[in-house]
Amino acid sequence: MDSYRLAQYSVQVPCFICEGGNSFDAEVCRHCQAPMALAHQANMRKTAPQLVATIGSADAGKTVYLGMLTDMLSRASDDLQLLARGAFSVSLQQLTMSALANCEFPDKTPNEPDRWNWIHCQVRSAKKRNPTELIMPDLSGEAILEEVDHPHTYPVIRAFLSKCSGVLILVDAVRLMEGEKDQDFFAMKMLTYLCELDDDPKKGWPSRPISIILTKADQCETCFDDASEFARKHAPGLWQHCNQRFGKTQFFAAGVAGACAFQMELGGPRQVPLRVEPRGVIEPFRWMVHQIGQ
Ligand SMILES: Nc1nc2c(ncn2[C@@H]2O[C@H](COP(=O)(O)OP(=O)(O)O)[C@@H](O)[C@H]2O)c(=O)[nH]1
Ligand SMILES: [Mg+2]
Ligand SMILES: [Zn+2]
Repeated sequence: MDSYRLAQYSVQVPCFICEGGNSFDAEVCRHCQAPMALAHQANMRKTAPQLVATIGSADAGKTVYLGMLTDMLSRASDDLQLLARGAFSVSLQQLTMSALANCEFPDKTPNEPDRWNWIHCQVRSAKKRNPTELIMPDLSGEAILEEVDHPHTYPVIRAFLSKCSGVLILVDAVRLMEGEKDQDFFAMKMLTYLCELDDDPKKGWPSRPISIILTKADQCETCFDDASEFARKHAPGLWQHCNQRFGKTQFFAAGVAGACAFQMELGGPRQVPLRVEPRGVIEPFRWMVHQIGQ
């Protein structure tokens, strides 16, 4: 019995994200801390899942967006449908939707990679015969910035972004409109980092789909009228980068709340959603699924 178990330990299972070897019963990869469930599930299927990243600064709205998107698609009668693979893939949806149901936004995403929520899912589209298998983690904005500023501090982010088929970049539209330059700089840094990972004109980031989502558009209506024009005006650096260096980019506006209020708390005022009224949530994702399916 013992020798049988030892034999099992000698077989290394490669991590799906960084390809480092792990023992068969490891829960998270010992090299990059991505969940090993991704590798076990991918091994069970014929087609390898594609990776899609959602990146943006801390507070840009990544957690709310991804939680809402998965919730809408998992019960939608829309032309897109999402089926979660593995119970862990439902956690982000659950955490976001239970916060919103209590008129709160979800808590800040922890910086430790072993505490991030990952979604492995199958996406079916009415327009396509074959479903798409996708892996999408909810990364922490601070960890992304740390990796961009000091490459190799977060190996999981580096390995993941190198393998991604496409990326959703979330930019806070309210902060852009208020003239905060950081949102523009952060997005430009992200694009530069992606090009440094792989700038091959045919296979690298210059030719992979990039969807730029202006978030919290419920708080600034003009975004919905023309997202690209809004970006050109308020995030000129990002807009120009997209047009000059990347072949497949598209701007979108999205908002999850219908109205918000500020609640006074010990740490300062905290924004709470009074109504949940998602707009523009599915469109950027539909575009992405279409692009990576080609
Ligand atoms: N008005 C509005 N506020 C939002 C929306 N999404 C997020 N927020 C606000 O932005 C904060 C950060 O959102 P979160 O998704 O946690 O950002 P993350 O750090 O990028 O994951 C929330 O606590 C809300 O205050 C939205 O769709 N509309
Ligand atoms: Mg988050
Ligand atoms: Zn790994």
